[in-house]
Amino acid sequence: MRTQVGIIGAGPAGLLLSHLLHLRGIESVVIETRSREEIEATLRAGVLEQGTVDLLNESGVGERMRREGMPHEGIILRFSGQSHRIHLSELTRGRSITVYAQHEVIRDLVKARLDAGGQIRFGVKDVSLLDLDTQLPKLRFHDDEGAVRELACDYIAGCDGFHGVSRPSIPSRMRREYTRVYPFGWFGILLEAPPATEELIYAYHERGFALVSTRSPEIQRLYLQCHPSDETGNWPDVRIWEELHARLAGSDGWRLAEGRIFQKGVIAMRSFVVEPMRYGRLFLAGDAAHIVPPTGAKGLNLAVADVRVLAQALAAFYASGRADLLERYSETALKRVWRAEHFSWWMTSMLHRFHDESPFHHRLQLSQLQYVAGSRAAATMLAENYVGLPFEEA
Ligand code: RFL
Ligand code: PHB
Repeated sequence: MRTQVGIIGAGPAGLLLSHLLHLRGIESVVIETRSREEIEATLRAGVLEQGTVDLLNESGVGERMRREGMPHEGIILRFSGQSHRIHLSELTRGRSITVYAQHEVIRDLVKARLDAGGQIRFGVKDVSLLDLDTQLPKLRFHDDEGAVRELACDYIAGCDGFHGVSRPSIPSRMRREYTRVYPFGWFGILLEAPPATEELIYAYHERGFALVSTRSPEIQRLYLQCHPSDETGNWPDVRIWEELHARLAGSDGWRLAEGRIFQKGVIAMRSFVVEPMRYGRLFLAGDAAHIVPPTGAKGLNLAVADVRVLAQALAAFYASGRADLLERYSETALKRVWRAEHFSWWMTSMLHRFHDESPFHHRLQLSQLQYVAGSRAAATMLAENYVGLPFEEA
């Protein structure tokens, strides 16, 4: 088998890259270890930056998002029992975010690819990357019937997430990795209830962080800071509600509405970057190259920004033989990656309790929150990072 771009992983990065390449007349094959049903049912991100929304719209896959997605013009910071609104659009000349679940984006992209005759090979196994430093790199894998397949490509895009095979296929002497693991995780739930708030609430409390998000007029998404090795068995519904009410309590009368909890899970928190995001003819994109803690809502958006740059670079190569954009891919992508790494680390540090924290540290966090809530300059810094900085041209 032969294709122009071999793509490993049918997450947001791999699927959107395949779609953007198709729009520019470039052929690709996506290989994915899981089934279509599994990837379309995995619950993850919810917040799309303005630039992500614009790109999905411009590339013709935004129709359902425009109908079902929920635009938000602000977020709430809640601490010391009070809510403080950050008016995102006013601080960023009209930019905003849209709440639309990641698995809905996945469903829209899979449909667009398959409707256009695109190839996505689900249920593959034992993927390996060969000859990356030659002109004809290859992907070898077992297809869903167990047959060994080899796909020869001009280029390979490693979009297989943090635990994929692409990054470890780069010789360790050719890559440098930066990591920070946080001493806490998030306990996430889904519940049946109408929205308790019109905008997302990020709450800092002495008992730990809490986040009130949403999925639809009927389904809500809530998170609370927990121990990194916590288990769902430790969290009966009564304890979840007790903790959420305590962390979100205030003197302003607002109260969280309860509902039937139908999903629980624990999420680890880490920051990670590999440099460079390229080796020979392999390009890494999305979680395969970097991870952010979810507090800044940046992971999916960064994956989108990476493949936007990569699609442009590949398009320039196929249109006119120009390789300079491909040469600069890693440098261009990493600039945005490190900005998002800093923002996500900053939001995480400001909003969580650290177990070794002194009363001094707690006071500093409160002072920082007061400053962000009260200063237009500080709030603008949060807002422009949260809605997403404009894309840089490659
Ligand atoms: P993905 O989504 O992990 O997709 C990788 C795909 O590759 C497949 N795969 C392989 N395929 C072939 N061969 C192999 N050897 C393979 N190994 C793996 C996997 O099965 C999978 O289908 O990576 P991608 O495309 O880079 O996308 C990244 C995003 O999924 C991730 O950054 C976000 O979900 C992060 N995130 C958020 N990002 C946002 O922008 N806004 C948010 O509001 C937001 N909230 C979140 C989040 C992540 C969370 N979790 C669960 C970590 C909230 C949570 C709770
Ligand atoms: C979500 O709705 O899943 C969500 C929202 C905001 C975040 C992270 C996750 O910062």
